[in-house]
Amino acid sequence: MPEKTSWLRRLQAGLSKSSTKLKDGIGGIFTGAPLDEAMLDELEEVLIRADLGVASATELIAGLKRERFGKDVDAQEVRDALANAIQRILDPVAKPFRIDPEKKPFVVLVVGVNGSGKTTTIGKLAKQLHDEGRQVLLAAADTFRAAAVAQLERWGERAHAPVLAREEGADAAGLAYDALEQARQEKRDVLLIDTAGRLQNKTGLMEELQKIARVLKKVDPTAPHATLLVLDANVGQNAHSQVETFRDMVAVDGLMVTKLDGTARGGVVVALAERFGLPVHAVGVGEAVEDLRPFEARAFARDLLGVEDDR
Ligand SMILES: Nc1nc2c(ncn2[C@@H]2O[C@H](COP(=O)(O)OP(=O)(O)O)[C@@H](O)[C@H]2O)c(=O)[nH]1
Ligand SMILES: [Mg+2]
Repeated sequence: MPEKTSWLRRLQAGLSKSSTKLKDGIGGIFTGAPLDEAMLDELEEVLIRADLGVASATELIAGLKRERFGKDVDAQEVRDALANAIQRILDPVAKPFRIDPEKKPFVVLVVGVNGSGKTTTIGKLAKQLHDEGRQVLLAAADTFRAAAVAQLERWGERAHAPVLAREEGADAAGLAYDALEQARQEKRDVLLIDTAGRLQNKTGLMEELQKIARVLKKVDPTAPHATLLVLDANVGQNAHSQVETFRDMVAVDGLMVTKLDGTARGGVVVALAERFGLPVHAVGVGEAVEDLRPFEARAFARDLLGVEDDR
């Protein structure tokens, strides 16, 4: 399908900075000579510099050592082996985002630091859900910036989804509560709740997010049905501390990783998968609606290593 091909191309192009870094690094080490410890050490450094994380790097190196030590290896072989090993790390976390139609409305709480791509991701998701025939309501619970509301409203128009908003500085939890009441009354399928991400005031943010989760449960004890953490791939290893910070605040069910178009730090997805094992539901490869896509382990692993695929 042409659409699928174009999206895969975009992922490939997006990850090209990451893959070039890995390709050059690997190409400089492996030239067909027998695999030895010094090469493995150098490779470990290349993998860590590419944001794959120490644990993943160590595991990948161990695998290569087990299978190829003392044998002649060239760069292509190493990249193939790494792509396969990375796919095995990613496979368990690659889980498309699913709405449970039994839960009506299915309540999704979206969290993450400012600028990570929450509002944009919600907008894309809302449009995609609308196109699948679902009735969506958006809640602008990032009440700190008026611009955030306007931004969500623009997405709401595209997605044919009304937006519940209040004046700047309004109580976010009160708004979330009202949004869930409204979504119930209007028999909406999905409620997407946008939130603020001011990490400068961690305590304040934690109280706010916890209060939102608490008041939602007053209306529906099973809500929120999904709490998604949005991460910008460009923050690299910082993503780890963001996951830890938000997991301390709320029960994070899954990740959405944005801005994989043009980052040199795509390897961080592998490090996150290894360290936290949280589902990676979708990735963002641009600012348009169609740029939010289900995360695919094989395509991602091969694009990260710049290994050509039979597409
Ligand atoms: N290139 C690119 N830009 C993105 C992506 N997702 C979000 N953005 C941009 O990142 C900026 C911050 O996004 P926003 O949704 O406002 O972040 P929020 O503060 O978490 O709500 C905006 O300019 C978005 O257009 C993506 O996948 N790729
Ligand atoms: Mg926002």
